[in-house]
Parts: sequence; C-alpha cells; structure tokens
Amino acid sequence: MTSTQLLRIAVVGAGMMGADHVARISQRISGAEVVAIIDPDVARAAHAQALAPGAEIRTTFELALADLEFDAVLIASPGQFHEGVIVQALEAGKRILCEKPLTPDPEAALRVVQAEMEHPRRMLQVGFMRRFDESYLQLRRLVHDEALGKVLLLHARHRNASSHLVTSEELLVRDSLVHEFDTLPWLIGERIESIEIRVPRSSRRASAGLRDPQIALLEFESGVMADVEMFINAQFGYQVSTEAVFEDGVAEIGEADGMLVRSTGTAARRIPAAFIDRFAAAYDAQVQAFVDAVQRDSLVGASAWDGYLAAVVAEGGLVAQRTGRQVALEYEPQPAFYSQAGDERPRVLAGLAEEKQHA
Ligand code: ISE
Repeated sequence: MTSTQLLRIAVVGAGMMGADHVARISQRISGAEVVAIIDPDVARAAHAQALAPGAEIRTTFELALADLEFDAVLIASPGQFHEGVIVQALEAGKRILCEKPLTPDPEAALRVVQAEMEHPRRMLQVGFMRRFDESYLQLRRLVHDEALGKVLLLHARHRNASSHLVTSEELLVRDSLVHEFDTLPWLIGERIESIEIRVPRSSRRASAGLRDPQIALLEFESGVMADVEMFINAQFGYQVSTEAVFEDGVAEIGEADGMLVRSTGTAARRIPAAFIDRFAAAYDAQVQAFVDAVQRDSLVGASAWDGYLAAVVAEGGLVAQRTGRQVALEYEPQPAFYSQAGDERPRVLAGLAEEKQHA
C-alpha cells in the first residue's frame, strides 16, 4: 500500500460500537475506507453498511479472509470473541485495532502477545480510547511535568446512565472498570500493585445479581492510591471524571463543560448520555492515529502488552470483588518487544471531516 491509497479496513462486529466506527471511518476521519462488515447477524451488518455503501458483508471472519482484500481489521465484537479473530488476522499479516478489553482474561491476552511477537514489530493497538482524550492528555502532562509537584492520589468516577451492556458483576470489572486499569497506570506511568473492591448500599435500580455501585481501591508502585466509583445505573447520564491530588494543588477533568444555560430558575449544562458522545473526539483521534500509524508502519496507543496488564488487574479485581479482600497483583516480565513507547499524541482532527468531503 502506498501512502496515497486508502487503508482498507474490515470491521468485525456491527453492534453499537462497530456501527459507530463504520460511520467514523466513512465520514469523519481520513485515509481509510470500510471494505467489509462482518457480523453473524446480517440485518445488523446491513444496517451498518448503510453508512459505508461500498462495503461487503460477510457472516464470519474466515469468509472475509477467504475472498476479500483488506489491509487492517477493526474488531468491535464482544471481548470473549476477540482472540480467535486476532490470531487469524495476525496469521494473515493484517494490522489490528481491537476494542477493549483485548481479551477478558490474562491467559488469552498472553497468547495474543505471543502471536504478535512472531512479527518483527507491533501489529495491534487496543482501543483504550481515553488515551486519545484531550483532557486525559492534559492531566498526564501535568503529572509528568510535576508542575504541581508529585501526584499523591486519584479519585475517579465512572458512571453510566444505565447499561444493558453490563449485565453481571464480572462485566462490571472486565468491561467497564477495565478502562481505569489501563488509563490510570498510563496517566501516572506506574503499574497497579493491588486491588480491593468494596460494595456500599446498592441502588434499587441495580439489576439482579449485580451490586451497584462498587468502589475499587488501587495501589500503585510508588504508593499513589486511586479510588474508583463504578456506578452502572447512575440514571442522570454518563460521567467519567478524575481528580488528581498533587503536593501543590488539585486538578480535575471530565466535569460537564460547554454552554451554561440559565432559564426558569435553573442553570444547566448538557451531560453526555453515553460514552459514544462523551468520547466521540477521542474515538476519532484514536482511529485516525491507527490509520496514520499503519501508513508509517509504527503503531501507537495501548499495545497488546497493555491489554494483558489490564486483564491481570481485572482478574485480580474479580477475586477482590468475590472475597472483599485486597489482592496483590503479579505480572509476567515485560518482553523487550514492547519496550518502545509509542507516540501517543493524536493529530489534530479539526477540519478532517470537511477535508474528506472534498477529497
Ligand atoms: C462500555 O463497554 C465502554 O467501554 C464504556 O466506555 C464504559 O463506560 C461502559 O461502562 C462499558 O459498558
């Protein structure tokens, strides 16, 4: 592929996230096109295809590999189906952007790591999109510059209005909290050493078998601590925010911003309904970064190894959730293959949609 050709992407999974990525690739970012949509549910695939009319539909990844030409794969199916597609895609030499979690458990993540290391360089980026969110990037710079001294502790809130996606305590950890298991270590540049999960009074709106909310307490290598409130049925809207306490000040990201409207005795700001709105710009920047990185042959963002680290924390989190105890985490030694840090600065996206329309 030359740098002037569009990167041909096969999107696996045409659910909410898959369809959103199809729209993003077709309408908002540059340098790529969707050439295949793969989903066992043909009606769902057809719905997504309306956003990328040139794309072919296949019901399995094997069928797409057998008769379609593409350069890269964007995997947006549920986590338990990722490993099989990743392994086949790697064998076929395709670059991969895989939605989080890389795999639910660390053993499967390590198998992915092994398969990727058969190649001379990184082939896969994990879709931990918060790494591409401007406010997280700002906070990370503040931590690393030490402009307010050293960071001491973090308070994170992760609230969903209600989630039909998170139907069990296991998914609360592996699918929702997993974001913090990647973002917070990336933010402060340290691994999580232990996890504890405590459960306060449950909301009457909690679904059966899912105590909601829950609080995770994380301890990092230097002694920094983080508490994370995970509330699946918070009702009012979607909120992901982090307050970082430093030696010389406190910084907070993720509070509602935008226009403040005063009317009939209230002053109000819009709150995003779900992650697709809250992180729209981060998703765009993440997929654009993947496309650009493939063109340069030098992948960025969370690696398969980062996906493994997050899966270790999730696995420990499940034990902590079941027992109410603090669980110490152990990781395999990091292979040299993953030692080069990627350039995680997303390129500025302003004007890209317009550029694309005129291309
Ligand atoms: C969902 O899968 C996500 O990835 C969202 O970012 C997260 O907030 C939500 O809890 C998950 O269900």
